[in-house]
Amino acid sequence: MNRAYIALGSNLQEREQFLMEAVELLKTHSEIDFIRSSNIYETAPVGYTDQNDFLNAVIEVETRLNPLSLLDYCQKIEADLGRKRVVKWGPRTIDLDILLYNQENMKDERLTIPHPHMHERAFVMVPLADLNPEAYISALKKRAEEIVRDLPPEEVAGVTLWRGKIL
Ligand code: PH2
Ligand code: MG
Ligand code: MG
Repeated sequence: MNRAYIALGSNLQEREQFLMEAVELLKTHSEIDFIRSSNIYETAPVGYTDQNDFLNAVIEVETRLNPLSLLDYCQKIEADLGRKRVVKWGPRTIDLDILLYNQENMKDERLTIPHPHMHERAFVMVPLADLNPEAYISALKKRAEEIVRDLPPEEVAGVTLWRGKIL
């Protein structure tokens, strides 16, 4: 069995609903076992800042799918949930990013693992460190909690606990 960590994000109306529906869809797959989730965090938008605050969380799964098949299924969930109430050019209803897959390092045109920007993003690293402070990012030779400790405090301050585990 393979262990993967997946980041979830949503910044449209009913953000928590999108997180919950994404997790439900992951659970329906016969080759994916949901293990646990982080708490849910409300986070200031990073990058394009003229948009609503996000809800972000990280989940841990066990899966028999290889990384690219897991990516296919994550993208299918994004399409299925996005299609429902898409605002053209608007923020995305749900984003699923594969962060880690066992301790593997891979670079494919569709997928890089570990996620190449995860260590820079407090909205990913704070939930991951909450879920598993020991999660080891081999490419950086650091554990999740060490990476959070080294992030700029003002970025960590943009990530606040929104709700406990509802996923
Ligand atoms: N996702 C992005 C861009 N910016 N900012 C926050 N706070 N949370 C996100 O999930 C996020 C973002 C693109 O995927
Ligand atoms: Mg993303
Ligand atoms: Mg994405």
